[in-house]
Amino acid sequence: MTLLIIAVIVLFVVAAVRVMSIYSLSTEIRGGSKDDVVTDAESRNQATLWVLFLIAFLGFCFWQVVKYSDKILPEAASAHGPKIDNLFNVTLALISLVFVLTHIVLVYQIYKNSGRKGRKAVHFAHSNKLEMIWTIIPALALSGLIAYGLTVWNDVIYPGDKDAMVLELYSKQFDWTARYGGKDNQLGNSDFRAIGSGNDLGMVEDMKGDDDVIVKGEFHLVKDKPVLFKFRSRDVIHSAYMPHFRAQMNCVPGMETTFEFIPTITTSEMREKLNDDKFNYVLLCNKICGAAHYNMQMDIIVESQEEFNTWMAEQKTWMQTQAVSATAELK
Ligand SMILES: [Cu+2]
Repeated sequence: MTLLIIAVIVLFVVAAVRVMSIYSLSTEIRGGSKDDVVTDAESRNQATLWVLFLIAFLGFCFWQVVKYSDKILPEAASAHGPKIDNLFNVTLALISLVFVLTHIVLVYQIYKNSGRKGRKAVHFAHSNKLEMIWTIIPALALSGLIAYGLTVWNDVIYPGDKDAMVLELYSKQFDWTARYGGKDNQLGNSDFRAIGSGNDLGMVEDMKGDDDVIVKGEFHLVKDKPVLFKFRSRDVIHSAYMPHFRAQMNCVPGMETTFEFIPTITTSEMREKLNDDKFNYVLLCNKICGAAHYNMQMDIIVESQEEFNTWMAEQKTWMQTQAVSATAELK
């Protein structure tokens, strides 16, 4: 249906153009007025049309912002989140202001300088004053934005809380695996050569790894407790994206990247705020990493320490899963 409407509009425009050229040809044959001379009235009409277009265009832009405002992310659910949101809002306000002002100036010039009989255009090749204005003002504005952005980045990137819970997010085509450090809060070593059936992460023999807890599908975090993420990738670059916490970090094969944040709103509190009892925080992959990229997703549950402890008590440690597979083999 949409395609049909677009086709009708295109055909209508094509037909209109043909009719106009036939009309101008026939006037010329009849010896009428020359078509390429623009009269004052025509010029004023064009200028008025531009003003109407400007009003409609700016109105449409702002209408969209209001209309789709429910599609933007809800309130940030991490301690550093408001800083990122503030940076975003300041940048958006600044570019919106420039956007509106430049369009108004553009159309004002069209209107003010529309053709009048006897008026002559002024030609000048160079103006130092103008060059200064449009170099210095954007340079100052952009330097300010960059300085502000760097300050926020420094605040956000590594707070270095000593009691942060360590959590590894392991990415591969095409899923995520989460690994907790367990009781000692330390991840056991791993080696890609150890990857095999029943050992997706390539865990090697290491005391630190015995109590590690490996989960898929969803992982849990504790409200108000810092969590230090360590990211790894098996194959290509993936990107761990947790939009509700305003967090994103690349997962790069062959190296470990980190990000730390403090969740501040539990899943059930957020469900209440949004009036949506199906809402879940998510971890997504934000690099187009292959055919099933869209499928790389994990739910994130933020809860109280007690709820977290209950959930964690139900999980098997690496040692326990190994014992189970060893007995299975014996049978
Ligand atoms: Cu991916």
